[in-house]
Amino acid sequence: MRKGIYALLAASMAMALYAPALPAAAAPQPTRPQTVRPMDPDGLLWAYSDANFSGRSCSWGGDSAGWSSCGFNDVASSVRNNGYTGQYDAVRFFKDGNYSGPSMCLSRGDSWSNLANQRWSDGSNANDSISSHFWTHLCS
Ligand SMILES: [Ca+2]
Repeated sequence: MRKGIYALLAASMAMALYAPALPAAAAPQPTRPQTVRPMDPDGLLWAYSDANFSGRSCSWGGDSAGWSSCGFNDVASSVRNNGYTGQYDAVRFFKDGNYSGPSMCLSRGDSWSNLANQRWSDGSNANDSISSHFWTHLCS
């Protein structure tokens, strides 16, 4: 009997030792992706080929005169400005390459989950049409 108690104690101690690792290992996994979960700022502009931040993605820390360099010319259906707070933390998008044509601006920390609901400065639909962007001071 005494041997059994020691074995039980040893088992309890072993479990206590491993207990800190258990919550992470046993954490419930989401049944589907949390596509609209806020992200910590990473200093990047993110673009996605599909709505709700899904499909292929591309990100930029600086300006881009042509999104074709990322295989993203006229492709984006959702975007997220995940930039750091600073002097140049808003993003101005352009319908054409080389920062030309109609534009629209997205403030830091903001996102458009479906560009089909967004309009360019000329009123045209913004889905599958972004071709360039630069970082700027303010959206105004
Ligand atoms: Ca375009």
